[in-house]
Amino acid sequence: MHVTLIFPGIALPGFDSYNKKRTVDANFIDHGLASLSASAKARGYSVDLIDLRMLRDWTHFREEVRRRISTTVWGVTSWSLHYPDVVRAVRILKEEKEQAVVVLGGVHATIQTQQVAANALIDHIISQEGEITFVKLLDALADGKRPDRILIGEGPVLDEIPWVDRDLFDMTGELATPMVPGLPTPFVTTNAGRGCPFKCNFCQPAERAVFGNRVKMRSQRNVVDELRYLKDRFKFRSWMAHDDLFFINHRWSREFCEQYKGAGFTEPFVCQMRVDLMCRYPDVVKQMAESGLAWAMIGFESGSQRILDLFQKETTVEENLQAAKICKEYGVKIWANVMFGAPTETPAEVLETVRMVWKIAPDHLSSSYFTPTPGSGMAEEVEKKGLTIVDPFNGSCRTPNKAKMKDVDYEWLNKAIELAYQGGTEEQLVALVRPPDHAKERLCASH
Ligand code: B12
Ligand code: SF4
Repeated sequence: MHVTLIFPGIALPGFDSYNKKRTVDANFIDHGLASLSASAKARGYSVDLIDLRMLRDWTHFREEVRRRISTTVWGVTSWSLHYPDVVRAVRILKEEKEQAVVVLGGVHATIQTQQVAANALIDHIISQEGEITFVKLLDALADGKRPDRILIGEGPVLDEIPWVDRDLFDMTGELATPMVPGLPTPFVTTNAGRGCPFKCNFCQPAERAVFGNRVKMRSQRNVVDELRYLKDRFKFRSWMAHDDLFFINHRWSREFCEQYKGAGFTEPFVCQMRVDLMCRYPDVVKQMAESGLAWAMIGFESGSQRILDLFQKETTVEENLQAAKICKEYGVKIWANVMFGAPTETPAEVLETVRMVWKIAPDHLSSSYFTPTPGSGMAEEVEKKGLTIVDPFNGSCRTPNKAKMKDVDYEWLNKAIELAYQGGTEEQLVALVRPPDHAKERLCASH
């Protein structure tokens, strides 16, 4: 039985962007689909991919569907951002192939199961992790059985599933697109684990909905062995652990560093980290730096303690500054994620964030507007209060280029963000808060 997987990721980069735009969303492989593919192939099914980013337009997609005469099952992934394109793809698919069995999985299918179930063109929905249940579904279909329409994915033990299938996607895009500036290419991504125990409400509970409450890590040996395979195959010169948090358990990280170095690797890598863990275990940051950690991508988010608490970040402004110092001490470059325009954020709080950014002096600043991401607690709250002005799909991108929330003065916010990037003086900051702004007690009044 032949399976075609569909990666609908054109929401940000657009059609014909793969290997043409040098952005990560245009070029990264999708580990969810690549993992499903590995499991299906291990069971003996043949699998191929339609990556919308490689196509010219929807007519091209229709042609690609039409020419796949041997495909029985079509597996589609879904982030909320991609869902409108998923709906369109599935419609075209069913217009071309009435008998096609369409299976939907991924974050959106998990957090909005009822919404996607309302689409009668989708034959099966698998929520949560897909590897085991997708293969069971294929087995059942191959046996001529009719399994339930909605299935809950069984979580695999990560060392027991095959490494993600690097033949599914054309790897040339990712190899040429390092996550951070200056990292040498070829570049690859891998995931060392799944899940996050923290509760930041601009993000959770979406992750927990997919991966459950427990964090699962692959063994260090399994990750290092995969890196060795990737080294042999792609000759990578830098890599990224694109886990939510690569440094999540200090014992795991210490042992990983030992094994990474022990295997003779010196290649620099980048990963996401939390300031509280970095402050608690500066020695682990040091050991990671000595092993190759070149960049830490850190969610500092705000220079206001009230906003950090509002986000349930469970970190402090003090820890933000301390973690930055630790990075500087050990020569780890800082990619600072900072969010502006949170509900109820005052101009004074915005300025605290600008001051914090100046103190941190990151090597790369990545600012975003607070965005109600589907599946997050904050999204639910602001939607209930009628504060959201973005649609829950395409609008869930955090890039600071489109207004997201009612009552937020984005024009003013942009001036503050500009100062965060450019640097400046306290006088410039104070000048930003002019009398009419003083009059507004809050940027967003309706908390
Ligand atoms: C790495 C990452 C990125 C990378 C690379 C993405 C990529 N293509 O792989 C980059 C930096 C580009 C990125 C960007 C963005 N990201 Co991101 N990202 C992640 C992250 C941390 C890991 C993704 C991953 O590899 N997961 C591991 C794989 C194995 O899990 P998985 O994909 O969910 O797949 C499993 C199941 O879902 C299921 N499954 C998936 N597909 C299918 C299909 C079928 C048929 C079946 C049966 C099952 C199935 O089975 C898989 C295996 O178990 C996730 C959080 C997370 N931990 O997943 C956020 C996450 C997916 N990102 C998110 C967001 C919001 C974004 C951005 C919009 C942020 C922004 N800029 O505003 C952009 C969108 C860019 C785009 N692609 O268009 C949200 C999505 C929320 C939502 N409701 O959709 C997440 C969940 C984080 C969060 N909670 O906020 N991201
Ligand atoms: S923002 Fe990061 S640390 Fe917080 S819950 Fe999400 S993945 Fe975990």
